[in-house]
Amino acid sequence: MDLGAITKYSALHAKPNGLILQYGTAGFRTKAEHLDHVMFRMGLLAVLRSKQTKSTIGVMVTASHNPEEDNGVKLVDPLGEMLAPSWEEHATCLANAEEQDMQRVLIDISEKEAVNLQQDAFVVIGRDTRPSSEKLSQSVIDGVTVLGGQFHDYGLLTTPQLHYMVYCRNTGGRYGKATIEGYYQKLSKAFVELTKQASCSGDEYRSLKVPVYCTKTGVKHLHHKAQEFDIGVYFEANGHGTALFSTAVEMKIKQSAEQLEDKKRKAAKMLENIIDLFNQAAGDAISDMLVIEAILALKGLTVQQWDALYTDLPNRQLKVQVADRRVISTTDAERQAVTPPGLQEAINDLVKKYKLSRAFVRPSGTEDVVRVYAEADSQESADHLAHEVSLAVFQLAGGIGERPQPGF
Ligand code: 16G
Repeated sequence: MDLGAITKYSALHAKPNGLILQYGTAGFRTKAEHLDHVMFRMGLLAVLRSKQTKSTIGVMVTASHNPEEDNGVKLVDPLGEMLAPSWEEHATCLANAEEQDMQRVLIDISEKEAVNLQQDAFVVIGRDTRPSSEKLSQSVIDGVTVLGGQFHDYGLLTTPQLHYMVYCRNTGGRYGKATIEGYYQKLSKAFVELTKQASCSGDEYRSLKVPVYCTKTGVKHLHHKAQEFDIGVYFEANGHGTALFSTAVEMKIKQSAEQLEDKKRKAAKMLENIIDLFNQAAGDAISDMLVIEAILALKGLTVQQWDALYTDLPNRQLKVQVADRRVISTTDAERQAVTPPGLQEAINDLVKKYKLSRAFVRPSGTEDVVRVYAEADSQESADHLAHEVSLAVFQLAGGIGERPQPGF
């Protein structure tokens, strides 16, 4: 470690005094103007993680659905997964170290994680279309190079595409080619082959007795749960999700695709293409859309018919501003509030007033707000319940600014 160079470059990406940020659900997110030092330091951390795992690590510069003036950064682990929890803690420590302590924290992490500093490091970088992203990704590159890491900057990329690149690079190309063309070719080949195959006729919808689990919000929690199964399907109401297939299942399907029995062989081939069409590194809207499109084509269903298969219960989601959202802690996959005292009891009392109702509150992992979700038998009731729960949050969890108003 060239400590002199690190100090010199770090001063060019100086941390605003007293600014404290947390590695949240999907990395760091806040106003872009506060993120320069975080980007530089995540470049440093990505190098350490790469040396430790002897693998390529990804760094994505994006704040996804947040407002345009925000930005963010997250690290992608070797198999295209979200960063391991112990390294999230290192990321938070490193991002929050005051300038004079930064080197010590960096050395502490290397020692704690037994990083061999002689090992080579490789980092791939992607960014979204926000005006601030290009400059911020340059700060990541500064961090990578000052620690002697090699890098490839993909430039504009979707987050799932970067996850895919990392996965491909660390599996010797077995998962696909780590280029943007490779990504599109893999998906389009699987899609075309799949939609050319004849539908398995006589298929009716069967009620499958599959085990269902809830986790905390966030792809990282869902993904790890889904990995426990032969085939794990995960999704969030906001559209995130994918399907994961264990190696054993993939092998079995591959073997069946070589079988002589025609029907089985065709079905197995179809499954092989479905597996290729899913981005198993992380949920991916482009890949999910193509999977749905292919299934609808094979089943001869229209989008409208698909939509009619399922009706959402009337629901409402609201945001509440509080002084410190960490006063709300939860349990039971974020369905029960443990603190502040009295909040869960207040929610329980409100929920009793409505039919087919439930309501949850949790601190957002990406914005400085508390999220309120309510469901009931009619839209009007869901709206009322959400409003009443918002008021309870405002009163019991230190609301700031204007009191939540009814009406949407
Ligand atoms: C991020 C997460 C998503 C989660 C959302 C919740 C990834 C790739 N995305 O977008 O899974 O649903 O945050 O945000 O991890 P919230 O806590 O602000 O509602």
